[in-house]
Amino acid sequence: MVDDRRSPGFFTGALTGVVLTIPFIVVLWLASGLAGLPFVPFDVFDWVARTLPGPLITFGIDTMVAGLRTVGAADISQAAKTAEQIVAITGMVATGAAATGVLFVALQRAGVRNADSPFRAGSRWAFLRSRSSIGGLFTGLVIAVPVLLISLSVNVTASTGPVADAAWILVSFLGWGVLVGWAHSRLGTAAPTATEAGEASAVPLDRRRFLVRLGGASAAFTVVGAAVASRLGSVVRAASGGTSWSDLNPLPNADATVLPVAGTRAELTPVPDHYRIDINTRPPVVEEAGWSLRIGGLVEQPTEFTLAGLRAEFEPIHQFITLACISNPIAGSLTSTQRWTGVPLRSILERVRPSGTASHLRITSVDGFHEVVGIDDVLADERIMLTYAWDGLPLPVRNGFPLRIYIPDRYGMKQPKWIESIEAIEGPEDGYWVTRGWDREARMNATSVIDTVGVDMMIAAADTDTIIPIGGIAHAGARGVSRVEVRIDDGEWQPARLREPLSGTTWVIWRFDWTFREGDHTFTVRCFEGDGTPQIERRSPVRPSGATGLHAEQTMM
Ligand SMILES: Nc1nc2c(c(=O)[nH]1)N[C@H]1C(S)=C(S)[C@@H](COP(=O)(O)O)O[C@H]1N2
Ligand SMILES: [Mo]
Repeated sequence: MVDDRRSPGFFTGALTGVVLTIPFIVVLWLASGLAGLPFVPFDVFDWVARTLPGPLITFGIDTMVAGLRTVGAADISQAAKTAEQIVAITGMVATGAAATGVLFVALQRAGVRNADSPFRAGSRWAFLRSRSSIGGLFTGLVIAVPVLLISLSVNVTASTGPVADAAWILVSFLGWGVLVGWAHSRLGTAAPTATEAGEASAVPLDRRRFLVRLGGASAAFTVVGAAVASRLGSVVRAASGGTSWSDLNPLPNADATVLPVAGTRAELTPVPDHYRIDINTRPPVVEEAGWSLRIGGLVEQPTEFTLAGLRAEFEPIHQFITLACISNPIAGSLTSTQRWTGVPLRSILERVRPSGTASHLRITSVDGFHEVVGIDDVLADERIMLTYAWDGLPLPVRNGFPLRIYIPDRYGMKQPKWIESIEAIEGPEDGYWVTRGWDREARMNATSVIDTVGVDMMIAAADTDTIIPIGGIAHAGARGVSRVEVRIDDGEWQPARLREPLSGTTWVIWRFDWTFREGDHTFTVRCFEGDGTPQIERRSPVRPSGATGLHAEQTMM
């Protein structure tokens, strides 16, 4: 006899999938926070981002940055990471929903009805042998296998080994599958709602009631889990620390006569505020104990260095450095200044002695990122250094702990973080972003930005003798800034005053004390490089060689 109560279909399945996948993600998140296990939604996102063709990825990033700027996000690099994480998690919820929906349809087609339901038979666990449960397990397995392979290939945050990671992914996804199967068998026993059955039923609310209860349990679990997870996060953050160099020392230009206008960005970016850009949803976690820098390839003396070895065996050098991302739009926030400490790469090459045929060094990172630098450049420029500290403290995890390189005058894309090996090779080679269509040289363009126009003071300005300070930064890689000029509306370019910079490779803070004139105004800034070369005024987009063009600010009185 055929039971007229249909087993649940796609919509109920998709809903069940959402309700069960969200707390599952919380479990994965907790496991990654507590046990250092991989968090697969981010792994899958990173893998997709690395596998998709370069132009598509660039388009995606450009769209995201433009979108974030339009909505007025103050910290683009932070907001971009958050957006990526939201996409990653939404993607996993959608996958869980779709898979569960498909499973429910398959079970429906296969004629699985309440007759299969163990709840009629009485035994609590008998459902494990039901077709619902086997289908759920199978669905879990089908998702787990590719996810597992992807995670093992890209994960750089887990502190557990590959065997534990694989076991965890398999077991957790199978657990999710069992829950899906269980929900299906419960929904099969419950009478369908009136809408699903297409007719009035004696107990129309049973199926709906089950889903509501399941949703409630899922929401409660998610809230509690998320609260626990955020607690964990703050504990981890509080654990790191130490006294930074800038807490104890004045900046080298402390007695400079030109003072920044209030509202100008910090001359030395606080380390937690330094912009962050990389190909990882979450930064790679490298344990110092298991890490060493391997140098090999065409060298006479292949060598491995521990971090302690690099610190002890080489005289450290300290440099104030402004780094910028090639994706930074005019006046964007993807540029920061810090005090970098490390070892000149040249000193290290003297130890390993590249052979005569070697022309370049291929630098490879734990996340698969890579770039090359010319050996002649390294030998000619002592500023090219392997960096292990910022502001007197070990590099933050997100900025490349334990080791990153600095190459003057180049955008960040030429400068790998989280370095694990260096190989001397014959001939140049395209780096990670170069193969994806970005500029091979990636030389920093000169740029100047208005950070602030003292509008507050303008409001108070009563007469034409009032001085309104305007201020900002100018930067030209390692080529220095010799002059900054400001133009009001269509007037003449007028010289701004330059503050002595922290070093020849940092931005320069400038100020222009403008004599107030009533009305709406447009302020434009431009700069000149150390040798007098003017900043490029022609507007060009960030891709492929970095943005050019002038920055202007409008005020309305
Ligand atoms: N290993 C690795 N290094 C990397 C990247 C990356 O994705 N992986 N991104 C590069 C880019 S594009 C930039 S702009 C800088 C940013 O450094 P920051 O995050 O410390 O500011 O790191 C560079 N080094
Ligand atoms: Mo970048």
